[in-house]
Amino acid sequence: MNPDIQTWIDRLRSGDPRALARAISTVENRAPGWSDLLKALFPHTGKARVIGLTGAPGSGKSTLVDQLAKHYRKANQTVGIIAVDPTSPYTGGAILGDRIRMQDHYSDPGIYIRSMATRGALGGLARATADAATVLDASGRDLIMIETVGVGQDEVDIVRLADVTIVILVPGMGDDVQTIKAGIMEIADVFVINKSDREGAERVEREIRAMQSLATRNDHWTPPIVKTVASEGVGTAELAEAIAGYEAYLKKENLVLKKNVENWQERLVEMLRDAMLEKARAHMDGGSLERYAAEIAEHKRDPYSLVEEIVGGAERDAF
Ligand SMILES: Nc1nc2c(ncn2[C@@H]2O[C@H](COP(=O)(O)OP(=O)(O)OP(=O)(O)O)[C@@H](O)[C@H]2O)c(=O)[nH]1
Ligand SMILES: [Mg+2]
Repeated sequence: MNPDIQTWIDRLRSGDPRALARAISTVENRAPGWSDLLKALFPHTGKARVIGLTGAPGSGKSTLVDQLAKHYRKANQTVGIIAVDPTSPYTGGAILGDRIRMQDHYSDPGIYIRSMATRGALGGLARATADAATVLDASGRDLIMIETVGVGQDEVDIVRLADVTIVILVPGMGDDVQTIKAGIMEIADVFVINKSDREGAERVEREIRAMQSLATRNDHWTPPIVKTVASEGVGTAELAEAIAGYEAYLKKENLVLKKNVENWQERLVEMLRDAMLEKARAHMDGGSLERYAAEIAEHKRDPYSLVEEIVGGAERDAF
């Protein structure tokens, strides 16, 4: 291995935040050396607990992540936070209170916060987030939290890769269980009803229970429902307990490996798709993709032969 990479990794693993930031940027941007870096880091991963949190915009995800981070810090755990959200307070463009909170964190090297943009390179966000989590894991963080706004498939793909997925609901705001994307309800290992200081928390709870009575999960786990008031720190300890409860269940039922295998199967398909697409693209610049599309639309050529041709070309390149 390149000795520079080794020095870099040594620094990263000793907890140097600058080496960590540089490593995450490198994998996020697919900058030169990204794959050598990830290959070298992989053997050091698999130790961190990865917790995904998703919920509607403004449901209190960042506030909750904040409270959990404090909770785990008290137990001397080191924390890495990835906020996949352009409006996140962690990006610095937020209200004063959030900014003060953010500084709070920065004074504690035991908490590392990183935000990722939801818009950008074609797809790839789930991959970039997963790779950033890999880097944090290799750097020795005990716990990694990933916050995403639960609005689309992208977000589902991101948090699904966590060891424990938390779905955050709030009373009122038309946030009724029925209106939440079905795909998001299904990924919850733990439900949080945040802003329980508001009216309607019981109703949300009843709706979750009703939904749960209709479907059983493959792992036969019934996701607990935790009521929180994140802005006051109410329910944080109970949430941490619920998270630990699911982890203990997975262990007891011997499901840890199975879940990991399932996650890797999904991630591998995604990685292969990305890699193949990149190869195919190498055979045609963006302009020719447009030209091909025009030719197909005008029925000057058929897409089936074209795909065979491009894939064949990529294959020949490999040898
Ligand atoms: N009343 C009440 N307000 C809360 C609670 N938790 C958070 N808030 C407030 O709700 C607002 C949004 O909180 P955030 O933590 O930024 O929510 P978020 O889900 O991260 O928001 P986005 O990242 O923008 O989607 C803030 O003003 C919080 O102070 C709660 O339990 N009760
Ligand atoms: Mg947020």
